[in-house]
Amino acid sequence: MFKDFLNDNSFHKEYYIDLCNYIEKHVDGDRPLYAVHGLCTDGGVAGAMIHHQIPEAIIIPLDYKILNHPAASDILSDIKWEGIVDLKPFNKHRLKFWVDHHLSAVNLKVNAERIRFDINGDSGSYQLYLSDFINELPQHLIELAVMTRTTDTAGYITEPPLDTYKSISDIKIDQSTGIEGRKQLEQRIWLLDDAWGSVTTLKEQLQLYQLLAKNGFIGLDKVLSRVNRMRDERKEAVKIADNIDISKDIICFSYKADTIDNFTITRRLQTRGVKVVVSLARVPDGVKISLRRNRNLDENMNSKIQLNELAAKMNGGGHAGASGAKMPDVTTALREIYAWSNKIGLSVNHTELN
Ligand SMILES: [Mn+2]
Repeated sequence: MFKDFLNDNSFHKEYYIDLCNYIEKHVDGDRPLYAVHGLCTDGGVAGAMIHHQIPEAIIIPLDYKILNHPAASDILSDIKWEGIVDLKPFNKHRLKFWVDHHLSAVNLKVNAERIRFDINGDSGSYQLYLSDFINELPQHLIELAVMTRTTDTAGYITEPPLDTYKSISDIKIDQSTGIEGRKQLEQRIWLLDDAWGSVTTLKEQLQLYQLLAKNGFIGLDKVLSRVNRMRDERKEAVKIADNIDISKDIICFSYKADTIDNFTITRRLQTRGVKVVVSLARVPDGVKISLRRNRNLDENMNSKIQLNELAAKMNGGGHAGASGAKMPDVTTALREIYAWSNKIGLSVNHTELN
């Protein structure tokens, strides 16, 4: 029944085939269905929480790519969900509960018995913990819910780590307080984030719901090798970023999607002081563009650089400091970027990475 969605969706096709099969397998069964934000630390922890409290529940990770697709959304909205967490209220039938924290859901109609919605609520799973929609959680899950307040708001004070571990017990915690304690805690939060960030399959997501539901943070021991691989790639990304010429205000880099760790390159360039980082990922049907303004600019520069305006010229949108867009190819995108930069008096450099 998802044939239309899959037909025009060549990117990450295997993942979506698995996901659609999984949904079809359970949609008419008698186990309660819960949708959480997929490929996402926040939605992932929410899935683990639900799995722990409602063991018979089927947790289905959904993302906006499938949710916003016309053919898929008709089917997904018509499913009899029990609950939805960290996603817009896309359901037709009445939910037992809906939990979210995204600004984009503010004016949407909600059809649910119980609602917990707080746009200042940091993360969906933290909101789920604060709600009384599922019974009281054990400490090992509360700890994870609190961690998502950092992962979901990118509220880190530390850089993405490059450390690899043989065992989860190698992560030292020595009860430091203040900044030192915060930095140590963040090493644990990054590990949770990287465990979800390194997920590529449905199976890996379902496994993480189970590991975290059962053992909380130490459950991540079982996926350490995957995290370590991701961190080795991150080391490569840091090297790439350090080789990029940053003498201009706006630094653009283009690459084939999924071949490099663009998040780390962007972070590293920002640490090096670049005002705006633009990443252009070539995907089969065009180029996905991400625009990021450095957080450490003065007021004057901040008001000058309204990235949502540039994104709007490239079929996208977002916030002044962080926006996304999509264009048919790199050349067309760069033409818009140069024109906009020129208008506000900033210089641009573009590097083709691969
Ligand atoms: Mn969230």
